[in-house]
Amino acid sequence: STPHTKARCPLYPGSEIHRFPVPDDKVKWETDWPQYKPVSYTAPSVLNKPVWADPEIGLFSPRFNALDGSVDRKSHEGEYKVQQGFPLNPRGRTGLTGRGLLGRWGPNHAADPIVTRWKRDSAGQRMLNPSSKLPVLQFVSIKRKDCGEWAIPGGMVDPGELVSLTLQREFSEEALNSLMADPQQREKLHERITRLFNSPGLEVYKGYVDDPRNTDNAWMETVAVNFHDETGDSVSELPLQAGDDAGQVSWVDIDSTLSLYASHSQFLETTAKKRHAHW
Ligand code: RP5
Ligand code: MG
Ligand code: MG
Repeated sequence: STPHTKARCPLYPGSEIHRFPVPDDKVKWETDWPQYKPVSYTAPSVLNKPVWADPEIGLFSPRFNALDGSVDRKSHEGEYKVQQGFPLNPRGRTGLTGRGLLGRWGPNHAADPIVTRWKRDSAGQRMLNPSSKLPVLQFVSIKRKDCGEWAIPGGMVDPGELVSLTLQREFSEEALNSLMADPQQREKLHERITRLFNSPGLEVYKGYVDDPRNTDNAWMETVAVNFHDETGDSVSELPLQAGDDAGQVSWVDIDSTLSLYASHSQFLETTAKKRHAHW
């Protein structure tokens, strides 16, 4: 796999902290690099002890590479190393130690719902891309409030939560604004999307995410699942409304020119190819 790049972005998100620059050939831990002096940073929002964050190491003894109570500290990437009590990023150096904006030491598990439909013309016919002659897929995309980048409406798996639930919950919160709906409206939305989310989704990715929040000791991992509205009459008919950490929401055509948050365009490439759609 190519070395992570967003996890080495010079300016750490939401801060004025600059990472220690890590060149491509020094990313791997196996490469000896005595001059490596990463910056230590954990955001105040994490040190404030919100429910979703771990304490500092030394104040508790997490069980790494294991299910630690209800917190899943296992990686989809296999066993990760723990050095002097600190878990090590399986993809290598990031120029920053501590947790940055992430709550958990080690893997921070998320789920990414990729909700798709075919792009159709006014007569309802599937539209083909003129050069590839393949049908064009559209996905529900949100504009993240934190960085302004377009992204899949994903979110963190709560302790003990089934990934299948996280996928539906995060989609409802970020793309349908379910948190602001009254209980009755929420129940209606739930009814209307449960059929799609109960359909066997297509798992397109499981593993490390090249996320700009990653550090040497804390990183994002995800399970990305595609739920496809083949006939365009289920979720396609729902009014999208941005909510929670989403500032905007929209159906977006899928192709290789998309520039998205973290490694999200890689997940869409797999989705498009598996569905024999234009990329
Ligand atoms: C990404 O961060 C994941 O792929 C997922 O989309 C997202 C989860 O974090 P939040 O949206 O909760 O910030 O790495
Ligand atoms: Mg969310
Ligand atoms: Mg989110």
